[in-house]
Amino acid sequence: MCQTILFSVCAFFAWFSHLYATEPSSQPIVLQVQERDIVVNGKKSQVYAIVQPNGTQGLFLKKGDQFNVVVENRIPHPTGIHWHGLILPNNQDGVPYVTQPPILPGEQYAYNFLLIQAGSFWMHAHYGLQEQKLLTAPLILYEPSQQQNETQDIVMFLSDFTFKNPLAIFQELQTQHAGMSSMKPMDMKADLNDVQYDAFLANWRTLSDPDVIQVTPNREVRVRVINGSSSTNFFIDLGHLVGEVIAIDGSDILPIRGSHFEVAVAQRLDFRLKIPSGKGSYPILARGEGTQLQTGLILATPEARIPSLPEKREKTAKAFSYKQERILKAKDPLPQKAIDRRVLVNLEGDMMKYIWTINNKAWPDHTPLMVKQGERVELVFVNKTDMSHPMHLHGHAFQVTEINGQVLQGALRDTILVLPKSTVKVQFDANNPGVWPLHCHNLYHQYAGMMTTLNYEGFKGPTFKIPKEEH
Ligand SMILES: [Cu+2]
Repeated sequence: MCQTILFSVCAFFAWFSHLYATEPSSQPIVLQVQERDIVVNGKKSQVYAIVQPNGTQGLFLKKGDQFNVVVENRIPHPTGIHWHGLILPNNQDGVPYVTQPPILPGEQYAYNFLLIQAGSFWMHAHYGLQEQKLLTAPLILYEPSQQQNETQDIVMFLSDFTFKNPLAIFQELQTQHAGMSSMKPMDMKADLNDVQYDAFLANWRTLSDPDVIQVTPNREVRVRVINGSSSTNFFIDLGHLVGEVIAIDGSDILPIRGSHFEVAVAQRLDFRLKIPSGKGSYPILARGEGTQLQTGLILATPEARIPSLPEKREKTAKAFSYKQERILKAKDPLPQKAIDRRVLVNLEGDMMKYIWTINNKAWPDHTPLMVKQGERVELVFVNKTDMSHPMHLHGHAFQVTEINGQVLQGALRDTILVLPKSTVKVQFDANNPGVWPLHCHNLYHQYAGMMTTLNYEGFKGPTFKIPKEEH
């Protein structure tokens, strides 16, 4: 029965019983970075996990709690865990060589700060290609007022899975692209995806053995979709149900109704829906952009028949567009203010060498983008390449204000997908001093250089020498 994964069943029960437990603030929660085996479609693979001693994967806390956490490295490699989307003091951000040293095997690193947000976030390795080996987990922050019996809270954590070694994949990408040098530029049509995955996972399971979540007729559920993949954008398909998207990247939006939504790499999308009356099962599917593969979880009332769903569809899912992004509106937009500083972020690449750059530099080489505390900053992402780039800024939420010349009062986000050959503008208030990574969240693009930092003038943080091979 529990074929896909040996491990996650108990973890998921633990999640739900854990939802409303209060942690004593004096005792830190220990998060262990571990190795574990999972079985995907009958084949075993060694991956990583971020777990509490009781088996819970990730963290479930609430706004106003103290984030009192110790990360313990139990894998035989250095690591570092970043709290994606959290607005926190710079030295708590968890990025090796930028905000802290790496956590060496057997060592611990402590974090302690006040949680000022409520919403769906996640955590992941910010070290090498470890994220591809599923060193990822949910980080959910509830509203303090959320009551246990109101809405049923469901997490849908998406991953892209490969049996291959991520470094071998990266090296293959470099060699494949080197081979392109003999082709004419017009033949070099870029794909939607660099990597062909063996499976997509929802809550670490495939559709051959999906996570079945018991729901109650007529009761409302809130599904928190977290795209924790390394390089796959997902279409969310509610089938015949109609849902209402209420939050994007942990910030509330003016609700939009629909049955099909888009969640790019590293983004989150929360929707609510009412379970119909009577017995029934309701698959929530996630289809990989440009692929035939899908994953999903199944909401089912007691005794409902659980359908068997294929992992591969006949049709290939199309490419992402700006259709959804253009209609999103922040519930609490930034106050109107004149822009004090415009920062150009040119996204380019050298496909022959498989190097991806920001403003012509490949990390660790970079020219920091400078801002001053108190400024209203506009970031102008200009994507000159044929691939899309999910661009993520640490430590801030920005508002999407313009797409290809169309002015918007868009969503507040921490990750914006910049489509090929397009320009997107976002704004934020520079109110969190530090040295903050700004990077493409496609893991292979990031590893191939598409990362820089946004630095506050006068901020003095620690400095690290970044080893080129380990970034
Ligand atoms: Cu990219």
